[in-house]
Amino acid sequence: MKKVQSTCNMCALACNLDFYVQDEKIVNVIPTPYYPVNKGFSCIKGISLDQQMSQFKPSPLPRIRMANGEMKNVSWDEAYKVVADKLLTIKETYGGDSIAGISTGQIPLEEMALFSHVMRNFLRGHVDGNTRLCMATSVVAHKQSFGFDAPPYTLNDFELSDTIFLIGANPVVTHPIIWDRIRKNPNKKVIVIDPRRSETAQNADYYYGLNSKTDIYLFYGLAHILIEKDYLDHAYIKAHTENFDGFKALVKQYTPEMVSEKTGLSIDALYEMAELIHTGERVSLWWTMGVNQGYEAVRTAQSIINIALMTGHIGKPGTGANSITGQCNAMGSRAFSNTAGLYGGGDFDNPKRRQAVCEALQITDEQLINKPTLPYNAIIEKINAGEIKALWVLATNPRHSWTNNSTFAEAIKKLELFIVQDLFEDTDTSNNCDVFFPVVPGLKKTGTYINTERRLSAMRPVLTKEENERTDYEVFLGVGKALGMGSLLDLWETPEAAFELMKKCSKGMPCDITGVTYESLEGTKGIQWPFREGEMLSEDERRLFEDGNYYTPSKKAQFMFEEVRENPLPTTADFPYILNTGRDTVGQWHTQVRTREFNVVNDAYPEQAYIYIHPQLAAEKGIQENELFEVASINGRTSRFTAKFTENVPPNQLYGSMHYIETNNLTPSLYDPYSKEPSYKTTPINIYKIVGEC
Ligand SMILES: Nc1nc2c(c(=O)[nH]1)N[C@H]1C(S)=C(S)[C@@H](COP(=O)(O)OP(=O)(O)OC[C@H]3O[C@@H](n4cnc5c(=O)[nH]c(N)nc54)[C@H](O)[C@@H]3O)O[C@H]1N2
Ligand SMILES: Nc1nc2c(c(=O)[nH]1)N[C@H]1C(S)=C(S)[C@@H](COP(=O)(O)OP(=O)(O)OC[C@H]3O[C@@H](n4cnc5c(=O)[nH]c(N)nc54)[C@H](O)[C@@H]3O)O[C@H]1N2
Ligand code: SF4
Ligand SMILES: [Mo]
Repeated sequence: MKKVQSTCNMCALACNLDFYVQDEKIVNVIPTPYYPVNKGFSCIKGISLDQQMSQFKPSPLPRIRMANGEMKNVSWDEAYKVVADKLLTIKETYGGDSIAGISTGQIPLEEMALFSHVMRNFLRGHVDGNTRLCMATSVVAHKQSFGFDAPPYTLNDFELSDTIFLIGANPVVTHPIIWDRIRKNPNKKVIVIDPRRSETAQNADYYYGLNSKTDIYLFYGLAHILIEKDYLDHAYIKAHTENFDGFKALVKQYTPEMVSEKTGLSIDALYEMAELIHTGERVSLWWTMGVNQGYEAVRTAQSIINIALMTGHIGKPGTGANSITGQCNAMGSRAFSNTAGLYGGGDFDNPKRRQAVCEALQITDEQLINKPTLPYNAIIEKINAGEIKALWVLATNPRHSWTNNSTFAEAIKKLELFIVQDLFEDTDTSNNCDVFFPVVPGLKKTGTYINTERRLSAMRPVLTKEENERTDYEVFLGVGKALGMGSLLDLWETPEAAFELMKKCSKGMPCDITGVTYESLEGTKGIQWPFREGEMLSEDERRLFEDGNYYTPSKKAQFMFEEVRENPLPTTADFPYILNTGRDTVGQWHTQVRTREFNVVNDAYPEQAYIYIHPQLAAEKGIQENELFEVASINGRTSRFTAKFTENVPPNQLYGSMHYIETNNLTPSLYDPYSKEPSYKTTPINIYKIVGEC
């Protein structure tokens, strides 16, 4: 029997699993005992990975839509040629700006890098990812505050912290390994901030149920109290930060009275929280989508960072202002996808960085794309406006997951070329494409993942590819060659070769990985960046900013802040309730196309979309438990859900799970101004009992 250690390609932990294989069948999956992330544990999704592609598996040949509307199997070479010819014609007719890709945080970084080499460097198009829906806010917040997109922590900080703030994060459901590590910490207080009494809130020591999207008021208000009581680390502020005085002046007006009114929390609760921060010796503040997905998300994330900076709770064991990522390789996409920034980081207009990347890739300056991608929302808007003509969707399911998702359905009708590359041909997105590229799942691929604590780990083939099966990497190479990229692909022949290129691009950057080799990732504990050539690892876990130096030109962290802006989409008399959305259970993954194959998960959920509603509101509307009712959104659309009663949502809010396509039918086209991340978590809605239908 052979054992292959590989990486779970779902959530941001990127746990390692040992797959035991006999006669090309996985006979056992055991979470890798010594892997420092999951230490012999995993969630149901990881240990069910042996069932991936056991059902719904498409034929391995690509498909092209015929004039009669039917899809026809063609050879790979034919498909590459058809796609390449069409892309070149579109580029010639309308220019590179008319070509776009929507990528993902769920494939190896080598594949992301090559996809953008073809799409951006060669075709001069745009590529954004589903990471825009997820981590864009943290990226911008980190860049502005720390000088680089760098989550500073190591997962061990969950076990070392005595005061753990979880803000808009529900790890009991979404990051079970994190919750496991919190539980192992004997000395902690867990404080949860969430408008909904989430599964994590139910297990917390302190729960503060604030009004939706008022976190920024809360943290400005806490800063006000910390200043008033002089609960500050003056030495840290002076030595390692800038702009504190400006911040101090701003938060003066965020008095406990005003903040209490905005957040709905009592003044006592605010003082209680400030005391928790002050008395904690190792205070850590963690956030996820409850913060990132909002119309004022970047400044909210920074209001959390500011608390850590002013109290000196950063760069030490058990501390930090820490964004938890979502997908297994969100960090890979952030640093190595050539989309919003250059390979290895840095801006497209930075001549020094351009030169370094060009040297690494052995290309000329003209051959390296010269501007950041259009963000996701602009790509969809420009398709709808008829300016973008070709779209290549890679390992994401936007017809379901995009906000106000019928705008995506409308957009794809206008395309001249719509390619979907996925494991399954029956997703809500792939159903509608012109060209379908079926690819093998992670179980048959090679590449590198970077998890939430910046740890690189190896994906290695557990099973062998069958006849005609292709990896994502091979498809990009095939299309690239058919496009005539020629010698531009010479250094990209294998994932390992691409990794070597990315290493070179990272040289001297905060995410320097020049010391990492494929060999050093195989069957090991993985390696966190930075890890430079010649360095030795003395510990399994490392955090950033231990010396107080940041990546800004002055080496000082920046206090970033702004007057709180009005909610651009408040509730109204017609839409008086709020729709909150997010994950529902450990077993369900996003649009459910992958977890539907895990019978133990799938059997537990109905096909009909459901939504959580407080029994008091349901009673007011005469809606019974499990009854189908209608939700109308301020975006002009309606969806139907069955009612699930819970007192864990406030009476004026409903909680819809993102696992059903009906939910994003209702979410608005509203974004944070800096990160362009959608505001998924607060949509004004109304609800109606269905009458007169039988
Ligand atoms: N089982 C499972 N695990 C997953 C995923 C999955 O689909 N299924 N997806 C992965 C991915 S990609 C991601 S990004 C992560 C997401 O991980 P999380 O962010 O933990 O998950 P969510 O359920 O989106 O949102 C977290 C919480 O934010 C709260 N919230 C809503 N509005 C506000 C607000 O205004 N303020 C505050 N403080 N809180 C608010 C919601 O009530 C919810 O409880 O999960 C990852 N893990
Ligand atoms: N209302 C609401 N909407 C949300 C959110 C929310 O909190 N609320 N969260 C947002 C967030 S944070 C995220 S990350 C997105 C996630 O949204 P999506 O990315 O759309 O969700 P997934 O179901 O993970 O889709 C991944 C697709 O990739 C395919 N796939 C898996 N592995 C591979 C591979 O190796 N190669 C290829 N080519 N395909 C592969 C799968 O079959 C699947 O079709 O949803 C966002 N939408
Ligand atoms: S989904 Fe996340 S927690 Fe579960 S096994 Fe995979 S990486 Fe680990
Ligand atoms: Mo995400």
